[in-house]
Amino acid sequence: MTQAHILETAKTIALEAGELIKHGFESDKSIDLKSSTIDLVTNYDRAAEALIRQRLNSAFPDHLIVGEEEGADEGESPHVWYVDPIDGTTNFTHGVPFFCVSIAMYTNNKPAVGVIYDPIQQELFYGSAGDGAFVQSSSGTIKQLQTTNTATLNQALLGTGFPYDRATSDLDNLEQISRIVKQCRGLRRLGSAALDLAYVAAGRLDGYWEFKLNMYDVGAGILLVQEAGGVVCNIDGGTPFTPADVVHLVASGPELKDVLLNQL
Ligand code: LIP
Repeated sequence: MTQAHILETAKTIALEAGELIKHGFESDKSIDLKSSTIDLVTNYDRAAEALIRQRLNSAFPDHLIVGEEEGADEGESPHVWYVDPIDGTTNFTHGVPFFCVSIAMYTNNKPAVGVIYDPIQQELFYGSAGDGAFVQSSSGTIKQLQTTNTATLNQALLGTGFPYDRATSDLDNLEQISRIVKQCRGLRRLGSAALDLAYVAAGRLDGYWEFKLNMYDVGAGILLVQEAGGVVCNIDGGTPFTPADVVHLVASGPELKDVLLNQL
């Protein structure tokens, strides 16, 4: 099966799951707590992941899936899918229209295919290794993604976020925020790591960093940024992650990475 076919299948699944969560956004929903009172999951997170798993298992029965709500499949395969059925669940739950479906396939721990769909803006971000990254708009137009060449913080619009365990964690991002916000053009906490990364790939954000993310949050966004000419690394500047890790991630255009790392 070609990479192009795998990408097209992932796009179709993301669009279908996106329509489900868009319906959920406009509907009553049940809300449960996960790791803390600020870590939410809805019936639509679960339903969307079930739908995505059913479609992936049907199309690629020998692949493995790691999903935010149902966890990691057991077994061995060089092909692993990272699925966040609703990235931005807090926004989704509170009626803030900024969330997405994020689906990525890694082969031998390297990004192969990535798709992020924002069903509110009807923007489909997608890419595959070596083939570039693109966004298809609601009107159907397709634009290639390209990170910016911004090289200084005072010209940079940045994104970030906070971990769910920030009430007790030493790595709560507050020291970093207080240092960087005084130097950058603007700082945004948009509430979806996947869309933050898609926006870096699209040149809408010049850079993004966040601690304690999971691969299902960022798997697709990592590929998009890399295929858009950007760089993604761990907070210590190391090369991308063995997907089992919790991720302290920095993503930006090529000129801003070291500037950001020096502040973190
Ligand atoms: C969320 C991320 C967000 C981060 C949250 C959480 P979820 O993903 O998109 O950027 O700050 O802690 O990880 O839980 O909505 O899929």
